[in-house]
Amino acid sequence: MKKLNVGMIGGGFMGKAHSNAWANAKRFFHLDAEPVMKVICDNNEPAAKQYAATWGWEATETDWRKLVAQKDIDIIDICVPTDLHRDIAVAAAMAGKHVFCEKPIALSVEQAKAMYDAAEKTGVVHYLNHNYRRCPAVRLAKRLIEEGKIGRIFHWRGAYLQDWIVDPQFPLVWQLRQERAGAGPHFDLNSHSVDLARYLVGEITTVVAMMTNFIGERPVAEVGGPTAFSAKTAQKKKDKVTVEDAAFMVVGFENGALGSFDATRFAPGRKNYNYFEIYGSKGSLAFNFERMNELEVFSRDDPAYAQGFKTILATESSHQYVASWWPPGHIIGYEHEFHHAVVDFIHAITKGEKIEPNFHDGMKAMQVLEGAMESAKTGRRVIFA
Ligand code: SOE
Repeated sequence: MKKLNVGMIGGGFMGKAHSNAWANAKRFFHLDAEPVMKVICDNNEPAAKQYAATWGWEATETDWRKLVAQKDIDIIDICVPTDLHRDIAVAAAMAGKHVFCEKPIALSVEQAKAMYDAAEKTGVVHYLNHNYRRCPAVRLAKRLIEEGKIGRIFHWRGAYLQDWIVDPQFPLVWQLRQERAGAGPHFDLNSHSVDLARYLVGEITTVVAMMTNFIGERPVAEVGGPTAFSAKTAQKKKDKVTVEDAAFMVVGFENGALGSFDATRFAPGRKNYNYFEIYGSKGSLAFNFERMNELEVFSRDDPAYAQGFKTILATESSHQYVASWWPPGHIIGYEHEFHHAVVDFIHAITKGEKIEPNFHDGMKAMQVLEGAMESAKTGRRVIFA
C-alpha cells in the first residue's frame, strides 16, 4: 500500500488528539494510503522525545524549518499556537507538502489569504481542522437541511461556552496573549461556531459585535508550563491579559437568516458547551457537543398531536462515519472526529479531491471574525462586500 509520511509540529493537547488519529484511523477505516508517523517536531527536545515514545513517532526534530525541508515528508500537520500557522503553512505548501492545520486559521485575513494562495498555487491538499463538522450528529443536521426537512432557515443561535479561566489566578497562557492567539474566545471558540454556521446555514454577509474583558491581569505562566485547562504552575509576577474574555456577535446571512453567537470562557459549569439551534419554516434542530451523539429534531410535518422535539441517537450505520466504529448505541467521543478528519484528508490526497473546511473556508470565516472585532471597536455594523 502507498505510504504518506507525516511530520507533525507541536506536541500539546491538539498534538495528542492528532497523534491518536494518525495512529488509529487505518485500523478502523479503509484507506488507499497508509499514514506513517515519521517525525514529531517540538522546540522542547525532551518533550518531543517523550511524545515520540508515547505515540510512536519514528523520529524527533526541534526546528520546524528543517522538518518542512525534509524530502521524505508528504504531510505537514500544524498543532502549534496560531501566530506560527502562516509561516509554517506557507513554507510547507511551497515545499509541496499537503497541509493539515489546527484552527483558528491564522491571526488575520491577510495571513489566511497567504496560506490559501500558497496552497492553491502549489496544488497541495489543505485542510483546516474544525473538528466539530465531523460529528455524525452534525452530519445528520446537514443531511436534514439538504433534504429540505428544515425548510427555509430563519435563525442560527449558537453558543460556545467554557469556564477554565474564571479563577483570576489562572495563569497568562498563550491563549490569553493577543500576539500569539490573535483574540480570546472569539478566535478560539467563535471560529468553530462560524465554521458550523457557514457549513449548515450559509455565507455570512454582515456582523455587529460586543466584546469585553473581565480579568485585566494574571500571573505569568511558566515557560513550558501550563496551557489551556490546567492552572497549576502560576508565578507571583503578573502581566496584562491582551485578549477579550467574552465575544458576542449578531450576524446576517446571505440567504436572509439572522444569527447570534456567544463565546466565553466565563460560564461556570460549561466545560466544552458547543451548542447551536437552527430554526426553519418546516422544523428545528438543536445540537450540544457535550451530548455529541445526539441531535434534537422538531418537525412541523408531524401531526399536531405528535409534535415535539425528538432526540435522534446518531449511532446507526446509516449515520456518516459510524459504520466503521461500533454497533448502534455504542457511542463515540471527541477523539473520533479527529480520526474522521484524517480519513477524509487521506482520501482527498489519494483521490485528488478538495476537503472542507480548507484554507478558503478559514479565510472566509476569518473575514467574519475580523469584521466582528472592528465592529466591537467602533460600535458600528460591518458589511462584507
Ligand atoms: C480550548 O479552548 C479548546 O481546546 C479549543 O482550542 C478547541 O478548539 C476546542 O475544541 C476545545 O477547547
